[in-house]
Amino acid sequence: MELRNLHQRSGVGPPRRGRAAAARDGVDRTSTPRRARRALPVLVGGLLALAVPTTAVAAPERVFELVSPAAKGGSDVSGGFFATPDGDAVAYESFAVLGDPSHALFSSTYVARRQADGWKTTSMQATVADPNPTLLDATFPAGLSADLSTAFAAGYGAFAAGDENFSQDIARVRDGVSEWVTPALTLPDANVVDSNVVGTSADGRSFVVSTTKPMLPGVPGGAAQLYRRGPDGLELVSRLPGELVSNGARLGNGRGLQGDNRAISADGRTLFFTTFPGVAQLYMRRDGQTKLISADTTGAPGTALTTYRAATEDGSRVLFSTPSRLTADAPVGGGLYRYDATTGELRLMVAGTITGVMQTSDDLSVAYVVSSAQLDPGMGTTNQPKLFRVTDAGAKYISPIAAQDSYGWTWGQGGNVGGVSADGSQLVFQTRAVLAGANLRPNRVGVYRYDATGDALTCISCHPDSTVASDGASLTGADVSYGDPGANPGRAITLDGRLAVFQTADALLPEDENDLFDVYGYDDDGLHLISGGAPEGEAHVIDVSADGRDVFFFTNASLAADDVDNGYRDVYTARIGGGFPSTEPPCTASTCDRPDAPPTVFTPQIGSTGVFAEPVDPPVRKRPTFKVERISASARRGWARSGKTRLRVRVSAPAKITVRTKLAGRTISTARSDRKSAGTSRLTLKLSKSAKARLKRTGRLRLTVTVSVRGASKAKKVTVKLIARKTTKQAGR
Ligand SMILES: [Ca+2]
Ligand SMILES: [Ca+2]
Ligand SMILES: [Ca+2]
Repeated sequence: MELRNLHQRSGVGPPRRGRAAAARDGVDRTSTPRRARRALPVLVGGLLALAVPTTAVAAPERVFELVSPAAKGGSDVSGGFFATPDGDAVAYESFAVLGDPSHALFSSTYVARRQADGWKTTSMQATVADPNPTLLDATFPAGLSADLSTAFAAGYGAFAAGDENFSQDIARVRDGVSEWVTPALTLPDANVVDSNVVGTSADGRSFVVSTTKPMLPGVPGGAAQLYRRGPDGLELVSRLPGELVSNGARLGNGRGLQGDNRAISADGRTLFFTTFPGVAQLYMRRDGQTKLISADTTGAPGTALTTYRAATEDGSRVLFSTPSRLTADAPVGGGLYRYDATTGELRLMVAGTITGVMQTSDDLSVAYVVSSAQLDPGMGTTNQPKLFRVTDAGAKYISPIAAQDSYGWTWGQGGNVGGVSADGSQLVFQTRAVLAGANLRPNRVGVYRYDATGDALTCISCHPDSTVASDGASLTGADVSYGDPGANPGRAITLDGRLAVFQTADALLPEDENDLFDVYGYDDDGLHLISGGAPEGEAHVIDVSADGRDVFFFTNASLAADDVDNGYRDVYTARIGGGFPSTEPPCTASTCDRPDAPPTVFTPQIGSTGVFAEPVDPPVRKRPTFKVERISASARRGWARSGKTRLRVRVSAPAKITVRTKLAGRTISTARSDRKSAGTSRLTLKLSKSAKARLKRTGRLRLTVTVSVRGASKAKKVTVKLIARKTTKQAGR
């Protein structure tokens, strides 16, 4: 690897504290001299090189805009999903931010759009046929189209008359209309199987459903099939060449709408799916025709399992790996292949066993690949996961990667655990491996930027000085969506690769006044504190617009004059050139004049219609409340089959959650979660050995599950029956 002398600058912005703070302690902070610039450690070719400080360029001024409504009906914003590429819309979740009566008990999806006079939120909540205040009608966010025009919700209750299966179905919400989109061919639908939405076009007009129930005539049930619903109606797309119905198919690699978000092209016309069981093959379906992609030079299917990795947005190219020899130059053991539908060419990009693909350039000419093999001969330790940059010129070793980070390269293109510029020259990723002398405690996640142009690896979540970062950073809001690391598909870097965003609880810059999470940006000028670093609230990153103008996050801190909710969490954007025509002076990332003591009493105001306006949220925090997901029939079946199941518990405030499972009065498993913020935890409920033996022996178990939350008033309890699929005959019968 080449050693280059790179110039890195640590930009320290103007002091952040506002006029109120300055007046309070009598110091004019706006005239505080800038602190000495300190160089960030730059890791070049695996060696630590100290960067050379140069003249700083002032960061563009970002103005905080309150995105979610100040009056939230007593609800917090509980997480963010992602923004449209232009940064003019963002999706987030909350119990009921609009106080809307049809909100889900569990979590509702909202989309805010920027108007000339401020951000306006719309509910994207699905409606159920028979709303009742039990968890039976709870729905869960299941995905959004890239333009945020369309949201999908999953639920076990009835989405419409005829939905009688008590299993998971999907509703699509679009233009204010909620529609059940997974009905069986014949109604009432009593198929006790779960259906999922696994892909959508960018505009939400075409989407793909995975289900084992027949949705069209002539399709046998029982095998997982893929259906596309679009403007032309419903089509079975998991068809093999010759229009044969597959025996089982998954879109992409089966990682779902966020993980394999390009397995359906942006226009919805092209799909990539893999088959199972048996030797998985990769197929492309376009305009009513299916083509085998994982074929060798004679057209015969590969002899080993094929794994879908990535596709271009237009569906013209696809990346996959297989141990099969598919091209004339491929060795035994195969490797990573790229297929180009425009030319019909199949190309071996790199030979060797591929563990995962972290990110790719838009055209798939560059792939950041993880492998334990020495794809770059002689580079890196064998039998340890390593990161490589693979192009048509071969593989180039970058660094080791910790095995615990595997979600970063198995989640697919939609997972925000890595980000890449459109041309593939700039990569950001997170890893627990401490790379080449970064100032991080062992086993804490560091965020790194790899610059392929200069072949330089930089720890961007490290302290600019020699302080050892202690808390760990991440590219995604830690609290979002059920704890799935890939569930937040926001960008981590701009299209041009100039700005990367991440969050960390380490105060990396002096203007960060708390030890709580804040959002930082890193560009050629160095580090910038984006979320304000206010003492009163932590901030979690949601997304950055494609051009970097907007950085979205959610926070308890009140960063705009119109945020008068006494510390409930809101979505904000820190927008370059932002702000709305208003009598208030604009509040910026560096000069925000936050209210020091928010008013505690609000007087309801009489609007011009004579109707009392909604009062803003009460100032006093209530004790935590919690909701527990229903243990569905399919969850019970899975529990009986595998010995464990997962239960979602949502709390309204930081709390300790305990779930006890009892059999005949005896506790057989205890699951705990210590939540540091409001949101949803997934707890794993297990069967003990003796419970498993009993289930096998008697064919059934009667379990009591108790969920308690410290500080909440009452525990919640349910009794469930598990039935073994095949009851073994008992001796002596
Ligand atoms: Ca249903
Ligand atoms: Ca902080
Ligand atoms: Ca707020």
